[in-house]
Parts: sequence; C-alpha cells; structure tokens
Amino acid sequence: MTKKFNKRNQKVNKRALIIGITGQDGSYLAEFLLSRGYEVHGLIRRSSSFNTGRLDDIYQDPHESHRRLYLHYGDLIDSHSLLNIISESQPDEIYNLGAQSHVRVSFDIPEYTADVDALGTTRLLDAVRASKLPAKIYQAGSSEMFGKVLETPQKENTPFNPQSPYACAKVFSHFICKNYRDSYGMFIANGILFNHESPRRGKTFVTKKITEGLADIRLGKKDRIYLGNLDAKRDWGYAPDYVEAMWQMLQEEKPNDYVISTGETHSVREFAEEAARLIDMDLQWKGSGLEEEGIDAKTGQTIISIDPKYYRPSEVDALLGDSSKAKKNLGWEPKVKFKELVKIMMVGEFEERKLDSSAYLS
Ligand code: NAP
Ligand code: G4F
Repeated sequence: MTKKFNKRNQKVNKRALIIGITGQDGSYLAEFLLSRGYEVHGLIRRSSSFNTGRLDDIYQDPHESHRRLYLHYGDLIDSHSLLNIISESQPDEIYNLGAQSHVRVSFDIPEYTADVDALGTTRLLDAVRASKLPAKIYQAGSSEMFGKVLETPQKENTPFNPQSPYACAKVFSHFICKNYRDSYGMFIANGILFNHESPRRGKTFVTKKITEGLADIRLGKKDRIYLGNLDAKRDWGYAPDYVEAMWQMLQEEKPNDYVISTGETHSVREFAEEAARLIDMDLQWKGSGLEEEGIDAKTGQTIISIDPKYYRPSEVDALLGDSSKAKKNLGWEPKVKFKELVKIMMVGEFEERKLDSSAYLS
C-alpha cells in the first residue's frame, strides 16, 4: 500500500473520509479500513444526544499521538463543512454513506430527504471537484431505486422505477455521480446495494425490530410487536460483507457501477418465522389483512399484530439482486446468507443485553 506523510511528518497509509461514519455501514467500514492500515476521517453531525455509540470499539482519544481515527463535525446540507473536511483530511478515498435512510420516513419528510440524499451528494461532488483532489468516491446507491421492479433479478442495467422520496433522491444521486464522472473524469463508483443488516442495524428497520422485539418477548419484557406488510420480500445480506464490496470498488483502475446482493429473496413473514424458531417459538399465522396475527403455538400467545401505520403509501413488493458482475470483476461474493444472518442478529440481541445467547437459542 502506498505510504504518505501526515501533518506531523509521520508515515501513514491511505486516508479515507467516511460521510455517515456513525451509521451501521459507516461503523463497519471504519473498522475494516483501520484494520487495513488506513487513516480514517469521519463526518459526524452535531446532536443533542450521543450519536457515536457504534464507534465505541474503535474510538481513539483525540490526545493519543498515534491515532488513526479523526471525527469532524459537518453535515451534507452544509457545503462549507464539506469543503473544510476535505481540505483538512486530504482523503484518497471518500465514501458517501450519509443519508436519511429510512424509506417510510421519507414520505413524512420528503423535502429534507431530497436535500440530504440528492442535493447532499451534489454538494459533496462539487466540493471534491473544487478541491482538485484526485480522490476516489463511493456513492451508496440502493436497490430501492428498482422500486416496482421492471425485471427479475435486478442487475446494473435494470431500469429504475423508484416508489418513494428516498428512492427518487437516490436515483438522482446515481445519475449526478455518472454525470460528474463523464463530465469531469472523476473516479466515482455507484454501488447498488440490496438490503444489508446486522446487530448494528437501526432499530426501526424491520429486521432489527423483529429480532429485538422477539428477544424482549422471550425475556418477558414485552407481550407483542406490531409490524406492517408481512409479504414484502427483500434480498437480505450481512453488512460487514457489503462494506468490503464498497472498498473493492475503489481499488479498481476505472470507476464502475455494481449490484451487491445475495441472490436470495425472503419475506418479512419468513424472517419473523426464522427468528422465532431460533428462540424456541413456533410462529403460526391466523386471520388475514389487518386482523392477521402471529401466534407462538407453544404458548398460545399472540406475539405479532398488524399496525397499518407501518404500511407505506407505495410499497416495493419484492427485490432480488444479481451480483454476478461484482463476482466477475471484483471477486466479491456474500459470505453470509439468510439463515446465518438471522442467527447473527438473534445472538446479537442477547449479547447486547450481556446475556449468554446459548441459554436462549435452540
Ligand atoms: P444508517 O445507519 O441510517 O446511517 C446513515 C448515516 O448517515 C448516519 O451516520 C447518519 O448520521 C448520517 N446522516 C444522516 N443525515 C445526514 C446529514 N444530513 N449529513 C451527514 N450525515 C448524515 O444507514 P446505513 O444502513 O448505514 O446505510 C448507509 C448508506 O447506504 C445510506 O446512504 C443508505 O441510504 C445506503 N443504503 C443502505 C442499505 C442498507 O440496507 N443498509 C442498502 C442500500 C443503500 P446520524 O448517525 O447522525 O443520524
Ligand atoms: O426494513 P425496512 O424499513 O427496509 P427498506 O424499506 O427495504 O429499506 C432499507 O433497505 C434499502 C435497500 O433496498 C435501503 F436503501 C434503505 O436505506 C433501507 O436500509 O423495510 C423492509 C420491508 C418493507 O417492505 C416494509 O414495508 O419491511 C416491511 N415492513 C413490514 N413491517 C416494515 C415493517 N418495515 C419497517 N421499517 N417497519 C415495520 O414495522
């Protein structure tokens, strides 16, 4: 790996800037890059509550002389902060993972979502262009861009058909990245990542909501959880596998766009069934529509009910990715598939509570 010199004239490896370092993917990516010898800079937002919990394991005291992790305050809606952070960190690689990333919430705050997820990308690209740094950029695109799918499985050239303000903003970002690549010769790789999860997933995404809720029920802390559309299908992978693909895209000689997925699709219902099975519950369904309930046949207890507030004004029914281009060019393949993912998340629930998971998992 090429060595460089930092301000204190110390030899350092490559420098990366992660926008969105406090999120699920940002935290795994920071760990991955630090393990590869990178100096890592991250943009964090000012918040009245603590927002760096996912970075606890890698946090380094600012007074440490050999630290390789630097956090800077900034925001994708503040161009000057982006210019300043790029100038201060002089990155070789920039990962734009910053986003209002919740699809359902994007219907409630569409203007803000577009500001961060679409214009924010433009601000970042323009700041890099102005800096004249030859930094390679990764843009966090999403399988949500395929929306009501026009082809199955979805690959890089499948047309987009977005169904939410979030997905529309991500489509804009995808194309503005291509536009800056073509217009200014910048190295910008568009990842089109299918859903990826982990114990660090935000608590309002369906997988984490299910594993956390069922663990609480198993421990007697809650009676039931409320979900929306049980029949939506997603191609769910494991976040640490996916951040490695982001890095691989930036090690290429030429920028390219890649679908990253497992090639398996499962419904929300199946996810709940597998999570329940792991903690010795037998989830059976009764009724239909709003009246449908998930019952633990072993105890007769209703553990899942429907709340229509979790339905979306427009739904993405089923996603299934074809990541053969990433396999061919990058040698990337998912290591973790559906059943192992659910298990990792379920085990994570007990570890988070400092409990021995083997006492609860069947
Ligand atoms: P996440 O956990 O929601 O993290 C989002 C990150 O963006 C957080 O660090 C958040 O900061 C930051 N952020 C939000 N608004 C910002 C703003 N105005 N300025 C700067 N940063 C801001 O999302 P994730 O699951 O890690 O996903 C990472 C990226 O990949 C996102 O762009 C997401 O849309 C995209 N993506 C995710 C998936 C998936 O399945 N996970 C799939 C495809 C694409 P705070 O911590 O302060 O909120
Ligand atoms: O977990 P979700 O909220 O993820 P969604 O909407 O697929 O978006 C995630 O993946 C995208 C990649 O395709 C990312 F771009 C995006 O940033 C985010 O990370 O919902 C998954 C499915 C949906 O069909 C939803 O309607 O689960 C359904 N669902 C059913 N009940 C629920 C619930 N979703 C949530 N969040 N909460 C529920 O109670």
